Amino acid sequence: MQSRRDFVRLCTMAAAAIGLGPAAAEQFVQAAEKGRKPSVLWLQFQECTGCTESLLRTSHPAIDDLILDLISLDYHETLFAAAGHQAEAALKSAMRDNAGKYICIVEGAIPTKENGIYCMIGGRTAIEIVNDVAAHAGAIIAIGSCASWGGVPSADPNPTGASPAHDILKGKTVVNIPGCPANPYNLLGTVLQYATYGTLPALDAEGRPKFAYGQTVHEHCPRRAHFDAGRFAEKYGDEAHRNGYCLYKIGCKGPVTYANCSVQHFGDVDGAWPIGIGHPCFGCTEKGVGFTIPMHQTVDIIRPTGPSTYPPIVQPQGTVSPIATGVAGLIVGGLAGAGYMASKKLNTLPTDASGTEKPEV
Ligand code: FSX
Ligand code: SF4
Ligand code: F3S
Repeated sequence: MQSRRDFVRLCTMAAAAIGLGPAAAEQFVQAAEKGRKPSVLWLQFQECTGCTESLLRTSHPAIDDLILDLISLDYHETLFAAAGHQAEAALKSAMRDNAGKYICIVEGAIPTKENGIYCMIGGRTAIEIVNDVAAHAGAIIAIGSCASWGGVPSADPNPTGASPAHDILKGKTVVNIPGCPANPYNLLGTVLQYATYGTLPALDAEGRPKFAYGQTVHEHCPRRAHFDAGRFAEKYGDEAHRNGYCLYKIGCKGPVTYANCSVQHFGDVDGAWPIGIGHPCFGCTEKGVGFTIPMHQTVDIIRPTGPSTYPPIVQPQGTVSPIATGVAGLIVGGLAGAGYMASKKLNTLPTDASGTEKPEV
């Protein structure tokens, strides 16, 4: 039995993930206390179940119970005691009982080659199942990189034609929450916003909620000061690596990867995210980066932006105080200097015959 305090804390984190304050968290709590839990039908296709694991197997044992107090997981193959015909019947009755209101969550890619025969459940292809369940849903969410853009199963040469949910469900709004696994708070926040307000978050061109994917990992990375100052780990375990320096030279994809993992850690553990434990970001949320660009290959820094922790340079009111002007001048100078410093250091990287930078690992 968990305390109300823990429950409120979880709701506050879910609300904060989507940029809402304590008032929204309180509404989530009240809705749950009145038993108004959104019905969630969770489909699993080509994936590793990591998204489910990261949502429900938190290191803080209380959290999984609390999550099940917030949402009604009416169909979930991994968690179901039922199997076979019983599970199929449960899916049908959950669809009937909550038609037009339930949230369809898709985990995993959908194979399209050979008419979809590479993933069949209960005699139906994943294509048939996702079309059927999504047709009667109130909202559709693709959880994880596999469902959002193909992820691992779509890696070259993609033998099964693994495709994202939105390619199958053309014409429907699919909220993509990529990540391998996806961050559970981004999912919970989206689900609770839909359940409480009947709305979905604003999405970017890739269908990702802007609240979570509006900035690159690089923009709010705690190692960013080291990047700006040109302090890089050259290989795993060297002194710079042990000192927590920037991981760019050992292949960090943070500069081209949009995600909020540096501020929403995993498993309810502070510091539990790739860069937090000393590994470069490999671009898991980003189509064309994760599972595509080799792990330790460096990416081009196209347009370095200042870390989000710097104060804004532009004054929204139209008047700029002399103090702010002074600060702005310092920041512009600092950024230019930092960009110069980083490019100066980066220019010392060895290159291969094609001119591509090669990390020394
Ligand atoms: Fe796994 Fe989810 Fe990766 Fe995919 O995550 S953690 S392979 S994104 O669909 O289960
Ligand atoms: Fe952080 Fe990677 Fe950017 Fe370095 S390159 S500051 S480790 S995101
Ligand atoms: Fe993924 Fe990079 Fe975040 S690998 S979890 S986007 S730090």
